[in-house]
Amino acid sequence: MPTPPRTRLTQQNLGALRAGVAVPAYDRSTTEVGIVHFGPGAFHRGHQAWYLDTLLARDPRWAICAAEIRPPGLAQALIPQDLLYVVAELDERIRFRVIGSMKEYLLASQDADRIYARLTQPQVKLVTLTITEKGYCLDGNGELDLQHPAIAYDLTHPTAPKSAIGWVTEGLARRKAKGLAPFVAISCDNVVGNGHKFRNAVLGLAQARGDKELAAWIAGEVRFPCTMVDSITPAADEALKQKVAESVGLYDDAPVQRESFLQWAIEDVLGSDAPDLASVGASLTNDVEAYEQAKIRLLNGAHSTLAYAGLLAGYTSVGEAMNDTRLAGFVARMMREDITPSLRGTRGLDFENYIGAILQRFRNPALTHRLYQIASDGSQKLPYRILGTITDALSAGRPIRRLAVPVAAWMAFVVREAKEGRALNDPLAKMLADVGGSCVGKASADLPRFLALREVFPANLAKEPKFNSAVGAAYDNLDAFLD
Ligand code: CS2
Repeated sequence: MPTPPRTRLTQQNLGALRAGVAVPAYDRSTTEVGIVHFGPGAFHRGHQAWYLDTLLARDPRWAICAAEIRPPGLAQALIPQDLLYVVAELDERIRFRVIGSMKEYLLASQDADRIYARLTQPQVKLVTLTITEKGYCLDGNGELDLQHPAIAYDLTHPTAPKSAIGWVTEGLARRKAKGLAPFVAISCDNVVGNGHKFRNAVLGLAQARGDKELAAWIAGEVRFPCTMVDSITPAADEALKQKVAESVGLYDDAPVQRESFLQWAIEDVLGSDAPDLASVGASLTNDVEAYEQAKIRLLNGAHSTLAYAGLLAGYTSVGEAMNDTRLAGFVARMMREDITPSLRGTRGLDFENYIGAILQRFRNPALTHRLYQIASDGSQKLPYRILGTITDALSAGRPIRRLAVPVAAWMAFVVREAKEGRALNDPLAKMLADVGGSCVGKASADLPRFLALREVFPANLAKEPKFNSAVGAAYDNLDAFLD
């Protein structure tokens, strides 16, 4: 492989970029921070930060202060680049764009005062999160888990929190103490009813802190819109860094790769002094939850099914799994015949077209989306992506034979990883390793061990006989169920 250019992407070197590489269409020195974002990972940088990069060309008030809670993050990669990075759109069309909407990058571990200063500035109108499902510290019923180690810590260290929920709660407390109107708190994660869950978590923490007045103020004054976010964003690797460097002519140590498809639906409660996100392609709607439910159950439910069944079959990427016509056919039938009936739908949402588009996106040959990435955090993803659909199907008397397959495949995956000595990337990794390690590959012995995990399986579902028998049958003979 040719040696990629080593001249770094920086504000000063933008002029050295190859022709055709898009750059910020505004003077970054004149932008102001209007948004604090917790969790500046790849998805945020390829999605929300992209929208705002477009908006900043017409409204300089909406630069992002990125707040990193979970080290090691991207400070060492981004700060030497003046917080610039490349988004590589790898799809039918290959495009490279330098994003400049990130204006500040702060670490919770050492910049707490600066983060609080931002959170209590009147011009900061939005606080947004991409912290993944596990970041909300919720229990199996979607409520704040006060026993969660980070929440337990935040209750005794309210001004030096470990969780994003703790930071937002303390940020609101300080904003209230200064007599300021609250910021709008926006979850940008794949959590069904993400705005409600976010609100319940922050409210729950304020109440657990014993601050009734703060809790009442949050309940009455703070908006937590629900959102749906979507763009397939495989993790970056050294090959991407090389590809980007060769394509743009400068070295970027923190590029983002994603498909061209980009969607952001936001509950239309942002208010008049919020950024005009509709003007840059976001959808402000009063029925975001229908879009959110469809996306998480169809796209993410299919993704998790491909991940576990695909990994067990020896595949490593979504593309490989989709090339298995039997597996791809099974997933398509599950989407059309088992997930779609559970969806409420809304005007303008055509399920057949939506499913067809998702399957086409999964087949994008320009992106390699690793199944292990999707398989991560299964204990947190399964409830939103699969178990909700199963619960609805059982209530409606619909069959769950196919829907049981991703559950059984996740269990079999956990067992295989435990037996082969690979640690799971999951907040419950230790617990799952113990469960998986004690399993014998028979549903009669193994299922009770998994279904006892209240963090994943609500009690009423765990004891439901139809659920037990469907998952057990699939667990004992997974291959026979892929029809
Ligand atoms: C994926 C999602 O990693 C995963 O769990 O299912 O990140 C998926 O790529 C996005 O939700 C697509 O919008």
